[in-house]
Amino acid sequence: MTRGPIILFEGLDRTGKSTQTESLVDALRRVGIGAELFRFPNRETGLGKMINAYLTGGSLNDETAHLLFSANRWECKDALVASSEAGNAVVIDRYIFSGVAYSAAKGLEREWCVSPDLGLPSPDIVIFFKFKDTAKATERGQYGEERYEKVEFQKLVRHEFEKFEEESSGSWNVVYVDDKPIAEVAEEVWQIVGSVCEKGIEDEIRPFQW
Ligand code: FDM
Ligand code: MG
Repeated sequence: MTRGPIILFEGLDRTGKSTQTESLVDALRRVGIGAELFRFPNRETGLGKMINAYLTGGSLNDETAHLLFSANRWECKDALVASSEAGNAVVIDRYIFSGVAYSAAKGLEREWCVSPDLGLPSPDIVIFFKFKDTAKATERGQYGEERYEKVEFQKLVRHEFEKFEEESSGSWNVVYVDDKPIAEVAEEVWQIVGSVCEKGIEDEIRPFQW
């Protein structure tokens, strides 16, 4: 059975993940390829509402927040698997690596952070949006409104993301977004995913391991 690829976009705040994931889904649909967007945190669910309250000023200890974000992925697992198996390209805006990177940047142990996500559906393709210059993010709109949008903290998160990038031994697709027009980034993304989305994936969905 051929299924749709699971395509994950990761990166720091304000790198353009939401813009690009939405535009990719539109572009795929325009050429007749089924596509569905999942974004994490999914703030629509009951758990997602708790996460939203936390991100906009509520208080939770770091472990509890971490487990909520993970549970928010688990509660969407069946829908995500079903969408891929129905043939859709499943486009994800943040997932496991954001979960670990933000919590590890707060000082939680990395291995502890990964463990609740083990077994979630693995992405087939990871696209990592990066600024060469982290401070660039502050020049982009709305920066600074939510809990983690501080330059010093973003540097720590970036370092955590880069550990995963290194461990991927080149399988992560890095896209530098500094000063690039939206259309140029979209074109780079299309080069990475276009043909896989047309062909689909033969292998079964793998459980995430680390
Ligand atoms: N975030 C996101 C986490 O801390 N853990 C997670 O598991 C996920 C998915 O939530 F600062 C953080 C990252 C970001 C914040 O995300 C809200 P969006 O993409 O800005 O909605
Ligand atoms: Mg944000």
